[in-house]
Amino acid sequence: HKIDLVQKVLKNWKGFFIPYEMALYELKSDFNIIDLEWKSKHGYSPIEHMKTRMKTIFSLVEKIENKEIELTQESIKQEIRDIAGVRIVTSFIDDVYLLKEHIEQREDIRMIRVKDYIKEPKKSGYKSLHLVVETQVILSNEVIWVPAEIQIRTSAMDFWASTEHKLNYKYQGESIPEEAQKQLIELSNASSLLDKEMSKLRLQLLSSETDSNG
Ligand code: 0O2
Repeated sequence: HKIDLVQKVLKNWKGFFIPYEMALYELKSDFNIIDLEWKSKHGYSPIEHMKTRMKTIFSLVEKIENKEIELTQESIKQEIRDIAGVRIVTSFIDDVYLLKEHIEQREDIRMIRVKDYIKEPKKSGYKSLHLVVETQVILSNEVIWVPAEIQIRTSAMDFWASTEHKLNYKYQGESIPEEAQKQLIELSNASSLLDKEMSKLRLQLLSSETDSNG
């Protein structure tokens, strides 16, 4: 059944995905510009690295089925907001929220929803800040607003998430053994500790720099 749905989407929906690809071009360029500006002004940018991705058709169909969404372009447009995805990785936790503030005050991005899995991690131990946004895309004869999801997290959170994803991949469909789940939560806590200590060290160094500059 899933394969049928995937084939149906692939065959009839090519044009449907174009605005999402445009949104990714837009967001990628927005953040590259900010990165360059911050580096040139302050010698430092909160963006460590960034990746964009289009949701795979298979993952889209899986979400449509799980959420029992009607297979029409209109309902998918409304219900699924992460077809276009940007992931920004920062060195420090403060930079995650600095970027959020920056996004909030941009006129070409509308904040729709904030899912703060740093303040409230997922049961798995997953931590990240997810921003559901709409980004402005200027076409030849009109301006459109396209949904996208921006995930912002520290290198430590990103390391945990990508490694956990790889470990879980082996258990497709089934859940990972309970003992391993517990260990993953402990490792997630360890990653938070690393973030806290790095932030502390950064503050110490910044304050000693201010002291020595008078
Ligand atoms: P992909 O790349 O899309 O195939 P919602 O959109 O709010 O209705 P959803 O989709 O559960 O519901 O949103 P959520 O939880 O905000 O974001 C899902 C995405 O977060 C996942 O994408 C992962 O990228 C990431 N994520 C969430 N929980 C975990 C976790 O426990 N471990 C890891 N490694 N990543 C997680 P997709 O949809 O799975 O992938």
